Amino acid sequence: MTLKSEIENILNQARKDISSCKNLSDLENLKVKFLGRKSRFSELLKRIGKLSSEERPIIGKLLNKSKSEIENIIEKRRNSFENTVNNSEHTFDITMPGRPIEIGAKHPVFQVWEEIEDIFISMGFEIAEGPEIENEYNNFDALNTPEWHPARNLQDTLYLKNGMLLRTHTSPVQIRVMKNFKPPIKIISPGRCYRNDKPDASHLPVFHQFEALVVDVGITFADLKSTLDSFVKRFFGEKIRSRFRPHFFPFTEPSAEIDMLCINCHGKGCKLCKNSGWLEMGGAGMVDPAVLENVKFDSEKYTGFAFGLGIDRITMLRYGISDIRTLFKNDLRFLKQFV
Ligand code: FA5
Repeated sequence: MTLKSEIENILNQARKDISSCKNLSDLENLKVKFLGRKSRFSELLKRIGKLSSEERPIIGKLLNKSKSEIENIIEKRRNSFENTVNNSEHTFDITMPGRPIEIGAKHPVFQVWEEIEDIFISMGFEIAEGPEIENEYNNFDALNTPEWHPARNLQDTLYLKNGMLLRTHTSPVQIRVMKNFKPPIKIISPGRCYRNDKPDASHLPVFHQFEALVVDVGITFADLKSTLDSFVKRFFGEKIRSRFRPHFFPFTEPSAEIDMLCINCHGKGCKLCKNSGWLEMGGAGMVDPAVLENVKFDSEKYTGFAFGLGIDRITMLRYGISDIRTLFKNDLRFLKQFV
């Protein structure tokens, strides 16, 4: 074998070994093997002096060129190792668990809100919406509560400019629906309400209600009771006790208040239920004929029932929460229970 072909063989071998080597320590070994003091190249360099004067510069040049090529490809390979994670010096354990990403969840009040919607949809109701900024007429007048009516003072209203207010209940949606649709009407309308109420264990100035309204020929108080009863049983289970108590609302006649057994004291009386043993959930009644006439429905032909329940109060009952304020403190330790 000529010297020239021997050098070419070494170079080819070096190219092959370096490109297939697996990690930095193997690469170091190859560097020693091809360029070290005991390498074939070093031996050949030592023999250069014995060559003829014609051969010496040719072989010398070839040796130097090959040596620097090997140095170059070793350097390139080293860079490629340093840029990847797949070598023994820079280990990266792909089986290690990643940093957990916290997953948010719907607020318990909105989980309950959606569950209520599902139950009523399954009973053939539709969902209606109304604005939180409402006019005085829809919130009070059309609901048979003119300005002089003492019932206006029962709800501490937050007034805005130009006869507008923050709706104190979801009942104005009744008016909006009846103005736009003819009977049969069968809707619920969940939403946010505002009152200038001082926060305590069962009151917040911003809270949630849902309204139900059914208007058709031949609707009776029995329909109201059975609808509410079906809802309470579907939502809370067969055991939860509720009661109707005679009451007054200007927009329903007769009217009732709906209570449920206090979750805190189970009827004994405590701070939450103001010693009554019952928690007030909402109001209900047969739509007052005056309200039907206000929206130009024939009150001789049509009758209807309506009720409005507090969604926050229902959430408290569902989860055994004894202070409504904990729902909106945004304490993650509390909210995480509902993920
Ligand atoms: C009303 O708002 C009537 N619109 C309900 C109604 C609708 C009667 C249709 C007849 C026909 P009331 O003011 O009682 O009624 O409020 C109803 C429910 O809303 C209360 O029982 C309670 O569950 C909830 N609620 C009222 N104020 C607050 C408050 N400040 N914080 C939390 N929940 C409240």
